[in-house]
Amino acid sequence: MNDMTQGGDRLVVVSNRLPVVVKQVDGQWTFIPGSGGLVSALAPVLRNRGGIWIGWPGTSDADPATLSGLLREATRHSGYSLKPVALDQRDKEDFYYGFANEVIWPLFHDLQSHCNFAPRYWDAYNRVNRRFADVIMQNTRPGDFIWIHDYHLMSVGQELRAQGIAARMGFFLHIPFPPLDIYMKLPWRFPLLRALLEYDLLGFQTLRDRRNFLQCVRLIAPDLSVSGKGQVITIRVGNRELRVGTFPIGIDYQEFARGSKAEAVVRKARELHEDLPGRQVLLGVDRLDYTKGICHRFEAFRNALQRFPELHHRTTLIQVVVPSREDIPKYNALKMEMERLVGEINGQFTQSGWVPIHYIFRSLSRTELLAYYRACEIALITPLKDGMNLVAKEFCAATPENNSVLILSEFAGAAAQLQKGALLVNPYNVEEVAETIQRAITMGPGERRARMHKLKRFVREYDIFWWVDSFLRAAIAKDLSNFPVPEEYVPHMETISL
Ligand code: ADQ
Repeated sequence: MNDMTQGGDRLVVVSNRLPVVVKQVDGQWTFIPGSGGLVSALAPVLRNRGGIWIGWPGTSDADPATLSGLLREATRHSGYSLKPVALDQRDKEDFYYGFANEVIWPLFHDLQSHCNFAPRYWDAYNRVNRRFADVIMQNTRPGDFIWIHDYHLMSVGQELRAQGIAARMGFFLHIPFPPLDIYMKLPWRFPLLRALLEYDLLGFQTLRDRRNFLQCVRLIAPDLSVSGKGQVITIRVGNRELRVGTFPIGIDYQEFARGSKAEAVVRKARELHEDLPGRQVLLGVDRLDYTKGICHRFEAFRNALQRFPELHHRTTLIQVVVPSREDIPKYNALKMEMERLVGEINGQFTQSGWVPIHYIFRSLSRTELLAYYRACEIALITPLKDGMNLVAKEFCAATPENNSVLILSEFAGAAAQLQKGALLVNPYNVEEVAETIQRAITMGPGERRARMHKLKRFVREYDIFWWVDSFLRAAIAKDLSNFPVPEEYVPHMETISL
């Protein structure tokens, strides 16, 4: 039995990266779990549903037999299969680092001065999107639902339509959609918008993003009629209907809440606290990225230490930065700037027995990440702009209720949902962020408990399963229960053969 002969409709998830990264360690090919928001969000959804995940495995060098063996091994117990899309070195440079991460990523985060609009990047984007479409066509059948993710793959739907796809297809944008004036700077603004109109359902994180998209549609394609209101609205495109909705992504709340109470996590959290006696610990956890506002955050912390000397010895900022996209010059420059600032601030304020900033530049294990969420009283999450920001939600799920505070940028997508419990700040306003740090540190247990109670309720109610269900209902009038977990998961034959 293989994917094409099993009965039932399947969920086919398509993203740039697969949820595992294949790499060579000491001359041996192996795989490690992928990191980042998309993988954390989707892995629990697809687990044990017998669906397919299509994406790039993170290497161009492994031979096909080794690669497919490793991908089968990686999903041996996960209950879905992985199909690789091959990217060569030129694709990596011009599609991934180029169009995706030097054009769309900065532009869609309102940082057009960081963009490099090299014409060859657009050709590479279309070439690679077509290749993804080819792999999808080879691995799907009409009843499947094809769910394409994120800014790397916006044109895949158009390629599939051109190849006569019969299955329905939805697209979810994990990052923000920019305001009209910024979108209009894109040299390929017309064809890209046209490509997005080819899906059956388009999903955005927030009303802000959907409003921006609709303003672009109204200007660029004024002949299209937009109707309806509420979570999902409709655009008539020829004889088709395109539905456009807002679906704020959530997390697997129960998994984080349970995981944070595991013995190893509690022990590690206690150790972290014992190393910092009598301190209120602020925590930042981010991928290395200029959109996450890490340098502005350090400046705000410096400002707080300058203006509120009573914080000295009483507070420490632990900043975890997970390595990401270091081959792009802007990211490398950011790393150097962060390290310079940490050195400067620690040099300025450190006293015997107290170092103000603990800076960690590496990927943490799940246990360590949960232990940091549990041990730190105050999360300081101040992106300059962010589609959602899952770290904010994970912190709420994993932290004890009676003792924690969330400081959150008003420009994170999560701010719309979490505004009642979090302390919202403008990350560009270092004085305001400094005052909010001071306010969080001096906040009493009653207010902390009331705020965190609201936050937890929201994150629990609108979790990742709610998100998937609301997207699937809008797309195909089904929810996750229509893609049931088999009572006993039977591995595919190719999995058994390993
Ligand atoms: P990201 O920009 O990657 O996601 P975010 O939403 O904060 O940002 O997700 C980061 C994820 O990485 C979290 O789930 C976190 O647990 C995980 N992580 C953190 N440290 C880790 C570590 N050391 N090792 C492994 N994983 C680690 C993009 C958008 C966001 C949007 C998400 C989901 O930029 O705005 O919220 O997609 O839609």
